Amino acid sequence: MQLIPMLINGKWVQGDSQGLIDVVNPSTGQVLAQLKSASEAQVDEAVRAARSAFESAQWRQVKAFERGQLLIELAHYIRMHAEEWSLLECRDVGKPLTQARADVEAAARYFEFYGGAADKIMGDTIPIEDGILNAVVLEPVGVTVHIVPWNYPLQITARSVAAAIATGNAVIVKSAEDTPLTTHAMAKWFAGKLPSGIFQHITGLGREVGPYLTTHPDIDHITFTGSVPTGMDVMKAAAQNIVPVTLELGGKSPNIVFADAPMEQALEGVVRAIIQNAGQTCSAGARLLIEEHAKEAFVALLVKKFQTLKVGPGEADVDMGPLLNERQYVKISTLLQQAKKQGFVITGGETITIKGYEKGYYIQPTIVDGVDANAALAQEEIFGPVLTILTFTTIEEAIELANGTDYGLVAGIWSKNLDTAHYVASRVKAGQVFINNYGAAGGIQMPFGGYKKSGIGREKGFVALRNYTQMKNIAIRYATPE
Ligand code: TXE
Repeated sequence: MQLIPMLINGKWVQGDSQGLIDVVNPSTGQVLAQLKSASEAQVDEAVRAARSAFESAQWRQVKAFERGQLLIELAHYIRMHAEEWSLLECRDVGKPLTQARADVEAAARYFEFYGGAADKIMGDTIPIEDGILNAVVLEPVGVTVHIVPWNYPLQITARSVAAAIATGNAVIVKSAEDTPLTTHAMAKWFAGKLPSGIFQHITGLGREVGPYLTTHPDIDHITFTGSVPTGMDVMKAAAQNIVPVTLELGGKSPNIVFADAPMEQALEGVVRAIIQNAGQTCSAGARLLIEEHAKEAFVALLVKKFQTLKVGPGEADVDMGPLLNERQYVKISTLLQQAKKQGFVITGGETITIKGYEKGYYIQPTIVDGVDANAALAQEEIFGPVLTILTFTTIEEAIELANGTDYGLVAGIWSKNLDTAHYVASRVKAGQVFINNYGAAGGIQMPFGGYKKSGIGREKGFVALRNYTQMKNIAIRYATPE
């Protein structure tokens, strides 16, 4: 069985922990590989190595455009090995191959985008008075920690690592215990290209290894994607050392469908927004808010569509793969059993056994209707292919429902009336709003992050570079010649 090593200070090492953690293919239930958790001493060694690499003359001498070229080289490498990396992601996460391929291409684009940006991160000058040149300089923050979840391991690693290396930091990635494979592939590539300590990969159980990293006194920034409770722990840990955090904590995002929506596109958008990656997407469109008098016809089409969706192993490349692991499977299937008993499930709601893949974690794409807007099914992130329907009769009611959760990550608005759409967009509390589409083809360039408990800060786009830079003001007085 393959044991996934960590990359610490340029060396491939196993975690010091006794127990082995299985990396399971959710489509088959088979163990793909194993890993061990890093000890506190190993995490400390990684942070020391990162600090020393960051401060080294060798790294300072790497020019900004050279860092950029290196990232662009990685983008080319990823594209050349796209099929191999897609299979790794497909087997590790269980997602259909087409979706894994899209993730691989997105990762290549992140490295390309931030590689291109590396020598365009410009500071500023501010007019003060004659004889003073005032420069605002953007410097790398130093040692950046990246805690990555299991739903989009490659994309989420790529988006923050690319921005952090482009700006000249030393990065430490902690991959999710369930899904280390593509980060390991990335580590193998970086190992031969960067000075030791600039890219390091730590493995292990998040609740054990995570705090070793987040409480470490010598780190300079934490980027975390995951659940709200763990995000709170990360923030508390970071507070001990006044370390800034970028948190992306998921959502319960609405698709708001008005009666005058372009119905074909809306239908397609609503379905894709909740079944992509089996609903295990931070920006999943988990709530359908539909105008009362359009509901019957739209929901009838929706149910029909859900019933034709094919569920199967990632490699069969059907519409939807399995859930990630037994824990998610038990949690969500139990929730759906209760919803069924209460009469809320209008389609789906059952687990599925697929011949030849009996150990896979499959459930039916599910629609829930009739729940109160304050009920858990309408409020909490389920992180599965479960769409909750709520209805509205006025624009204000639609806005109130859209904003009526603790989250605020994404919102979709579907209406041909652009007055309505723009008005709603201006009132919705969400970091990204899509009008008559949902996701706009991935959006490498678009700032992404949440209002309220969906997080702090923005990833993606040019603005994310600011997460990884310190701002320094330098005022220079010069003498006027006699
Ligand atoms: O999340 P956790 P879990 C949500 C989603 C899902 C729920 C639970 O609703 O059902 O979270 O998933 C690491 N310090 N999201 O338990 O605990 C750990 O290694 C530092 C939404 O996986 O937040 C893991 O990989 N790190 C989300 C990662 O954090 C810690 C994506 C996320 O784990 C840690 C994933 C700690 N104390 C889950 N404890 C999104 N926003 O897309 C764990 N980790």
